[in-house]
Amino acid sequence: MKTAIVGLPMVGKTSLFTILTGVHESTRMGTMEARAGVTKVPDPRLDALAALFEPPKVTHATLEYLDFPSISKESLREPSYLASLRVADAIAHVVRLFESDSIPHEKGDVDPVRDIDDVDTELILSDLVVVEKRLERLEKDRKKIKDPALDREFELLEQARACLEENRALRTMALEGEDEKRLRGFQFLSLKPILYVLNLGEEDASRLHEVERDHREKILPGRPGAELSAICGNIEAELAELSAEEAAEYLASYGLPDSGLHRLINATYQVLGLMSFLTAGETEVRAWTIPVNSTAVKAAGAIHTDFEKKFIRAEVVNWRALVEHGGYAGVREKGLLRLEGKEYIVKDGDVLVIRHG
Ligand SMILES: Nc1nc2c(ncn2[C@@H]2O[C@H](COP(=O)(O)OP(=O)(O)O)[C@@H](O)[C@H]2O)c(=O)[nH]1
Ligand SMILES: [Mg+2]
Repeated sequence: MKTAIVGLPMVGKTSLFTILTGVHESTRMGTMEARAGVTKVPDPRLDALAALFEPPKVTHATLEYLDFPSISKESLREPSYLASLRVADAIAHVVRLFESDSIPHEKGDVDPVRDIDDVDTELILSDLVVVEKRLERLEKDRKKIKDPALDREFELLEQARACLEENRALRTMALEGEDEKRLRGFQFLSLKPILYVLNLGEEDASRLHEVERDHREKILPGRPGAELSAICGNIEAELAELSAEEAAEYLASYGLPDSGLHRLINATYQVLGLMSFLTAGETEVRAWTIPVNSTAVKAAGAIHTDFEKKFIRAEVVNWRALVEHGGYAGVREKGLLRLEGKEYIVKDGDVLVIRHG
């Protein structure tokens, strides 16, 4: 799963990408290519399970982030820029809230609501170009060939055009089934789930949660498929250099309960519609990523396709119960280890043991 980090110039995109992935700015200047990096998803549940099982291997779930050059009308016309944005599964739009006299803001002043509206509009306009081109083509084709599939596509794209012309993102259309699939096939930018990342200055760090709540109320209503997360980029950069203990102290000195980076990664999971389940034993403790509402048999398939094909049952226990009762024998004794079938909907934090043929 790839998340594209986009935004105006000098808002902190690359700084954030570096903290997330550990990939440092190389000699990219001038090109329109995005850079990719992988983030280990922090997961305290893995640490607790690893302490219990002491396996030689602990494997975190991962997410891929892409650092994009600044977004603008011009960059959205660059074929290489567009192509890499189209294949992203979600967009993280970094929005600047930090003030700085030495770092100019492209639009003259700091105004997050304006920046969010402007970038949303650019994505919408870019999609509108694609919709109009395709409608033109369809108009010609439908005169030559009678095909109900073409008629349906035409209707659907007319709805999409109406939506975009009202300056609404395609993700607000609430489509289902075939229509949803059809539209997805175009890889429209405004159809992708979006996460607005507010980048605060240190002076606002102690108000981070308040600022996030205020903007959430201002921005999210009427924007289904969107999420918002506030972060203080400079503080996170400092944290990356510290030990866990020092980091906790440093956070506390700003009155912050937790790392903004962890919250950002969780928010990415949320917009992508993902969750994780766990497997734990003497050889490995591991987090696996699946779409929310996945069945046990699908979860088995995430581990190995053979497990999906030859699935018999899953033994399921919540990770906390497993830790508290000191392992499988303990939870089995208490009747906390349940047997579930193929259709069981896996919950966040479930530890699974797949029984297969
Ligand atoms: N004060 C402050 N400066 C920042 C913050 N994040 C990034 N910067 C600075 O803003 C400039 C642009 O950052 P960069 O990450 O390259 O932005 P990009 O153009 O969006 O990729 C650099 O000088 C950064 O040091 C922040 O949270 N606070
Ligand atoms: Mg950059």
